[in-house]
Amino acid sequence: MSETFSPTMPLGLVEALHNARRIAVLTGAGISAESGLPTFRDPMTGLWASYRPEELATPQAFRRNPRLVWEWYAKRREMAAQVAPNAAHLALVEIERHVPAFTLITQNVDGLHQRAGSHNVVELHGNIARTKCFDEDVVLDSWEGTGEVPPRCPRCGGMLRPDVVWFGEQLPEQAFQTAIEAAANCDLFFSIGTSGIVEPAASLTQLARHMGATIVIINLEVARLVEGKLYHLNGPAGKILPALVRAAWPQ
Ligand code: BV8
Repeated sequence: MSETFSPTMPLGLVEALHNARRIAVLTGAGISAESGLPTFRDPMTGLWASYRPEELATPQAFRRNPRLVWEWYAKRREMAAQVAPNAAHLALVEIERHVPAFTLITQNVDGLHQRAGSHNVVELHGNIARTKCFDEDVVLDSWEGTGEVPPRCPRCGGMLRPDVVWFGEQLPEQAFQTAIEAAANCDLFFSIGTSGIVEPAASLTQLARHMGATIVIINLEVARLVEGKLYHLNGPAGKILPALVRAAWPQ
């Protein structure tokens, strides 16, 4: 059923949340929108205005124009550090406190779930705050600014890059396995603030539905109606999630 957002939540969902023992959540850029971070659907600005993210978030783009790609991530890293988690991130921390088995799978690289206080966070696409050597594929705790852009690896002199998964690159094996297990074994699966386009992350929702979980889609866009136990809460996650948590755990 497609529920239009209103202060009252569907009773069936409130009960399902209150009684859930295993919850898996998949988040996308939309959950960070109310913190002030642009989503991938928002038009790009500045130096990158003429590009689409899919054109820059690739190894090929980095080889072709390492400075452009490095500076795009440096800008995003700076923005992520300057914003705060919003009420939707905090509502997920609250849910994690109440539920015995809670797995938060994120496509986001902004680190806002960890900063909000979530514990069991699975980063499918890496984290923009981490940097690795492009040649050795090794994460570096620190490096000296060498004046070059991108900076150089202190070990091998190769170019440094953000520790994120680019298009055409494999997801971290362990993270993806953990995400699959959580999606396949949950009672309730939330898909929050994601357009559900990028694979293989997007397929986690279908896996959860196929395994019989109740699906909750929280998005500004109206979801494509699919059969099965589905709730679509249409509106901003920063309003919907706190209202749902208050309904499920009134104290
Ligand atoms: C892979 C990190 C195996 C970097 C990201 C051809 C060749 C190779 C691969 C492919 C191919 N064709 C397809 C593929 C697979 C490809 C893919 O899916 N491509 C897409 C374009 C079709 N996937 C891959 O390449 C993956 N790897 O498949 O490896 C392989 C290897 C080699 C060859 C073949 C296969 C790797 C994908 C990971 C890419 N990295 N991020 C970075 O961040 O820069 S993806 C990045 O984009 C995000 O992480 C996220 O996944 C995606 C953006 O999606 P969303 O998060 O959903 O954000 P979006 O803006 O789209 O939507 C926001 C939503 O929120 C909207 O619905 C909006 O309505 C809603 N919203 C907004 N505000 C709010 C809100 N909702 C609620 N409240 C609000 N306030």
